[in-house]
Amino acid sequence: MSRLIIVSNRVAPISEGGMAAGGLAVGVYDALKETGGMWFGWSGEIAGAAAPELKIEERGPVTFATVPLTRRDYDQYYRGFSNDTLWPTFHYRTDLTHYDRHEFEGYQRVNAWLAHQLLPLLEPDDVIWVHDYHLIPFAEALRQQGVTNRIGFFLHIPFPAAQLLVTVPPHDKLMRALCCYDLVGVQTAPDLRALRDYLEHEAGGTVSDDGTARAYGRTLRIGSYPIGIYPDELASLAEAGRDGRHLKNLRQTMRERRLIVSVDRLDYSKGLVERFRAFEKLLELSPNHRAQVSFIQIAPPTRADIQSYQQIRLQLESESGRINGRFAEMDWTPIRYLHRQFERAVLASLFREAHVGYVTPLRDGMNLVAKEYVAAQNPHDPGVLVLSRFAGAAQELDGALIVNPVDVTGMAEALDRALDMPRDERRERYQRMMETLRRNSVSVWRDSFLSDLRAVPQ
Ligand code: ADQ
Repeated sequence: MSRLIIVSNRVAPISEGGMAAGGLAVGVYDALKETGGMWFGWSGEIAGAAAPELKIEERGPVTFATVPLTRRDYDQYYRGFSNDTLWPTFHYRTDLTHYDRHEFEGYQRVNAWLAHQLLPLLEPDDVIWVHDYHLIPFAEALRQQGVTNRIGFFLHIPFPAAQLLVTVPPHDKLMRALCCYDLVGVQTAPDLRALRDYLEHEAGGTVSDDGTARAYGRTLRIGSYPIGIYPDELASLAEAGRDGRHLKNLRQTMRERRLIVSVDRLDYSKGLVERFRAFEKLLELSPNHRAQVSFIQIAPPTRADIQSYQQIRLQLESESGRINGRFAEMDWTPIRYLHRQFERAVLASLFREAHVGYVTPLRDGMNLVAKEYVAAQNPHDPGVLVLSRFAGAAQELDGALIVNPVDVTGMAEALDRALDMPRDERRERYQRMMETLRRNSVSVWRDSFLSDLRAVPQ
């Protein structure tokens, strides 16, 4: 089989044991090990004064090829256009979107430069799979340099409604570039509808029901490929860690109280403030839960050099302080807010310990935490997932209590129901969701995308 080339903004640090930080990285790395191949992208480093140099590292059948970025490239391509324009708009937060034409030019320049770095490493029948919003123009840049290989693109975040996408001034250039791919994959059916709507009504193209799109003089395939996890591995990880040090310490301080858990990057798209307020509303409306339930929110910092991320952090610190001040007792803190990273094994066992997984993003491409929470449960006595309807995962996880994350009272009612749900109902919901997770695992996601990409006529 032809070699696979993965291109992503960051090349995930894979430890010797083969485990990386997130499920996506593991899924992609497994595909590379199977066919042999290369993972290409930014090293995560900022280059000094010298010209940035490509670094190549071989590990078994997989080659890691990374480049640093200059400070200017980082500011314009990564912090600027990718994370201060595309990210907020694609998450329906046009109020937070900041646009600067120079940053867009930097975004295009860095994509062209990255494509140029990859060019000498390519072989004629390599299959290239590009990931996420940082790299929309990557295929166009490769095509301009004469590359005719099959190139696929997967968008991990939501594809916004056309009326939102057109608020990004160079939307037409972006979409023209997107159509240089042979296959474009999105997470869910609503994302696919939004993409189709743009191509048909803004770009004047056509999309047939088998997913063949014609726009800007190009023919490509589009489809939805919901990303998954390895549910059984996560279940084993959760079970193995159940008497670990962190869990023992937690149980001592909990003293039989019930536990609600949330884990997210500290991002305004994750709906953290509304979530805290809904927990407050629960304590307000149902005094029986006071001193009986604790809520742990784990939210490590990301993109801390962007103003909107500094604001959400301040807001959250102030909300947790206010709510704790209002309800805490000498021996009970309602919200425990931990602003840092934890190992996967610790998170998995924490999920298993929690009576409620509380996952309420305002918008999310998929949300793997929702899936991990379900997979980590004890099958005999599982917890309940409370899930935002605006997470891609809500399209699949029909055993969750589905909430609207701006409806604070509605979320408080769902928490109340989750905390009191009888065991039979919890088991039935868990089993239903676990079947879905096994059916749509990360291997299925990756294999179906890659087989569709390989099937595109070259
Ligand atoms: P993210 O926005 O990062 O991903 P998510 O899907 O929840 O969101 O994935 C986060 C991953 O990081 C999970 O595997 C989680 O366990 C892990 N993680 C989170 N907090 C952690 C912590 N404190 N310590 C250690 N690990 C932590 C983007 C899109 C999503 C999409 C994924 C995959 O925004 O919508 O689901 O890509 O496509």
